Amino acid sequence: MHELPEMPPRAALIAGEWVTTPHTLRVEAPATGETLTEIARSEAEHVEEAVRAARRAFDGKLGEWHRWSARQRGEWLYAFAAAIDDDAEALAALECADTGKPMSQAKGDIAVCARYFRFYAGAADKLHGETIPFENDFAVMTLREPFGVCAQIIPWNYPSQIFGRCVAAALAAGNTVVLKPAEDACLSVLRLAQIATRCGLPPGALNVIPGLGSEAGAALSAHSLIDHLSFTGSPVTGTLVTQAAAANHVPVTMELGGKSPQVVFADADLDAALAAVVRGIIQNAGQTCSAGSRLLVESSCYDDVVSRLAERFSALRCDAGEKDPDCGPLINARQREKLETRLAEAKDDGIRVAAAGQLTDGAPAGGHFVVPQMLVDIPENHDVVREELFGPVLAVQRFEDEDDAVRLANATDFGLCAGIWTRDGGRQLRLAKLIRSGQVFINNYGAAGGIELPFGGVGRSGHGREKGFEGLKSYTQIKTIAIKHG
Ligand code: TXE
Repeated sequence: MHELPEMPPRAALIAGEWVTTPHTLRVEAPATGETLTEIARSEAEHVEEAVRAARRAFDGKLGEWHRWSARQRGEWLYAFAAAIDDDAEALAALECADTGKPMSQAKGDIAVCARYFRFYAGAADKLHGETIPFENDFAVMTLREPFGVCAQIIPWNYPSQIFGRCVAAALAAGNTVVLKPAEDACLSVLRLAQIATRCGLPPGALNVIPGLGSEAGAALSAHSLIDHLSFTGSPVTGTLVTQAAAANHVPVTMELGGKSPQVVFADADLDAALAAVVRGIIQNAGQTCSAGSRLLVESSCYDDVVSRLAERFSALRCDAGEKDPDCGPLINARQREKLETRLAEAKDDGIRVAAAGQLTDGAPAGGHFVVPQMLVDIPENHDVVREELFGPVLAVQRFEDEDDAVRLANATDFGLCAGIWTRDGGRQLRLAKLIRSGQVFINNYGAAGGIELPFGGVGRSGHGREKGFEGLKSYTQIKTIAIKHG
């Protein structure tokens, strides 16, 4: 095993201090099942303290955050991004051990986290309002103001990236933050919070309360002193969180996963398409909201595509993330068992595994591995093409023409991303308009993660947009000022 850096404090960050909790939670390494460390288990009282600290920091009763201008906030975000880069090795080692993801992906995630802070650093002082033509004796303007206290509940699949996405935007806009990371993986987040305080972030601007969803998460989402809530996770928990926030009329941004199709026509550059299809489903062992988990292939090239993809899948290897395999383990036993049950049911329904990768000989015995695989012979409305499996499993279907492709692409309640592979320009745009999805990629998938591009779903994938300038705007609200000057 690679040497791990010092473990983050078994504590919550509240009002600039690390506060220990009476109880702790065990953190498991997904690659081995062994204990990595323990983290704080924040309970309702800690959530209360954290929200009050964020409130006081926003209202000017704690520290100097409320006095910082947009330019000062931007300068701090730049400095923090540089500090993340300086600590990238240690952060990536923690991310890799904690989530099980391949080391190169963990390193990429830390780099992306720093990029979020840089992007929003530059954007902090560019949140302009408008002037609005009205009656002649009026001058009307709008201000983009921060909400106040932003509650953020984030998942375990991309802890450092999602930390960057949510925290950088909220702070850039002048909010304060109470963040509940996931109990299954939050070590990089805790280390990032340590770095933030060392970089001089005023107390109360960022509070981090590790703990259980049913305790800390539930208490945070129901708190009456939060002004905005962003949640990334499952639709079921998203509903609970939305209901809790609605009781206090708190606006929410929901990022709830997907069942995203990649649509491949016979005229496409098949080499490029198939490489992207494999990457799009094995990245982070398929535990990615935007994973391209469905492949729709035009009938005339279906057999060719399936046999070429089968070769690629058979060559994939699973191992511990630190060895940088194609695919690491799933996050925990619960996720692995859930996926294995789904796969067993699919087999009973006549669905066939056309090809699968393998575990390497040296892979640790206690890891939560599921090998990458591609499923074929799938009845049209089967669960494996409608529901998120959250594993390295690609469901392959055949279509006859454009209408058929659109019908199949839209045959799920999710709508997060879609990939379209064709050289026909008219067809590219027709499909891009007709597929129900928050993002559409043409002859690529994911635009290399593009943090600058607005991201978010329709339907059961959620609502609201993060990333890019839209993401920054979504952490602000408009105030209208109408001046009657006579
Ligand atoms: O998610 P949860 P889980 C999907 C994916 C996966 C499934 C279950 O399909 O198989 O969700 O994963 C906190 N009040 N995604 O169980 O429960 C929890 O502590 C407030 C998609 O891990 O949604 C964690 O911080 N908060 C996805 C966060 O919610 C609560 C990423 C997410 O956990 C809570 C992860 C409660 N009652 C899973 N219960 C994506 N969109 O990328 C839990 N939490």
